[in-house]
Amino acid sequence: MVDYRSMWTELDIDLEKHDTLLQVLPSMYESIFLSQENRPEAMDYFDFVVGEIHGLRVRELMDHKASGGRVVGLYCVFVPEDLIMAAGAIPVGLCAGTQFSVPDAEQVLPRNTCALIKSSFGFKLGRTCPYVQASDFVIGETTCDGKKKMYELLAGYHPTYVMEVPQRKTRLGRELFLEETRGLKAKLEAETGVAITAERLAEATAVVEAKRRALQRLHNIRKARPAPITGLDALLVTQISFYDDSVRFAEKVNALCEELEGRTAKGEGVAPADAPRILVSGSPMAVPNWKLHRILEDSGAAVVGEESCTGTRYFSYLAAENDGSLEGQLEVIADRQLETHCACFTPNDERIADILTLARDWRADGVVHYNLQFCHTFANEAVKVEKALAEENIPLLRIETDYSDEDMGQLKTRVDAFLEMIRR
Ligand code: BJ8
Repeated sequence: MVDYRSMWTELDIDLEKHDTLLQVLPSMYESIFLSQENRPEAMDYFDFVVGEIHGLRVRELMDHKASGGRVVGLYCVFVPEDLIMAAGAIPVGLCAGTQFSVPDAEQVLPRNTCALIKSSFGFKLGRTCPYVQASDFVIGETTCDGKKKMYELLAGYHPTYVMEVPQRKTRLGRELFLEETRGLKAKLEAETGVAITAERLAEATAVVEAKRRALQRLHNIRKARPAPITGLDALLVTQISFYDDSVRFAEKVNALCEELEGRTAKGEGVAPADAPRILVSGSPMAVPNWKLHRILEDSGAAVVGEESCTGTRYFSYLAAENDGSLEGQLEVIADRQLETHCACFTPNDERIADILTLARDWRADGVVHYNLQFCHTFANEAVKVEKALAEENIPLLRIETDYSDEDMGQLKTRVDAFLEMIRR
């Protein structure tokens, strides 16, 4: 067993608090993931990555920094990872999905703030996340109000740069975001001392999009009946995509897909063919937020897709063909990012269309709309989602929750009733 304590000390981690966090993870992981039956063998790699979540991957980041590279933290899929990689830096996702860091955040942020914001902010305040500690700077974005105001406070604790994301996908909105993308390029060049050339950017985009294609492949395999992989495992893979090495990750996801394609060819799966198929849609589920998937699958459902930023909203979009010039690439990258159908946009009817398409093509028997408490954008949009699904006679369950375990029993009762209604 490698001892990472000196690395964590170097990162100014609060070791005592951090020990408490690491003590709970293995047993939690074992009971949620390792206890699943008939798991694909290729999940071994992802289990290993989780086992080393604060170890080996952080070591890789530190080695990169020691050789002169930079590490840049992100909180939203609007920020283009390829631009960061083209500057020789490594992007890491910092959105957090645990109640552990929420009490620290509540010392500063209002309690009625969404759990994703509190958990992420709390990790910085409590000095318990090696990824934020390893980040030379973090990039925020003007998406929801809670996040953008949190970044103002975060700037008091960590170097923070904020990208402006428009609220509407109009011509002016697109021009603004392209200008912001150019601004981020200049910021990255200034921070890293590396000039982002057309060649470097094309190479980085190829890496990022190979990762997205691998995730798309996995997502498409989940159309099969019986479900070839649990929703929990598929969600875990997407969560890991935000911090693992992109090239290695894509290889491992493709290996997993090969195994799953073999299973589907033989008609094998992880759930009975008649298990209720559920599409989950809504707020992102940052690692280690596995709460809803766990309840659904423990109750006998097969989660077949996530319309989420830890799902289709992350990997569905690819850059359009372009002339290969630096400016041409920046334009299609800005457009690609802006494609994201986040509820922070108004209107955001494309997301409703996505949900209907996913429900139909992935043969979902029902949709669970997942809303983090105090996430007003998704909560309001749920009204339109409900109407659109009702018109198509697709059952919907609206869930509003946070990261605590307090409502597990109540959620389970509601999920059971929903699945029972689907089975009838
Ligand atoms: S593109 S969903 S990752 S902003 S859940 S913090 S919206 S109050 S995370 Fe998001 Fe980018 Fe949009 Fe995706 Fe606010 Fe809602 Fe919290 Fe959220």
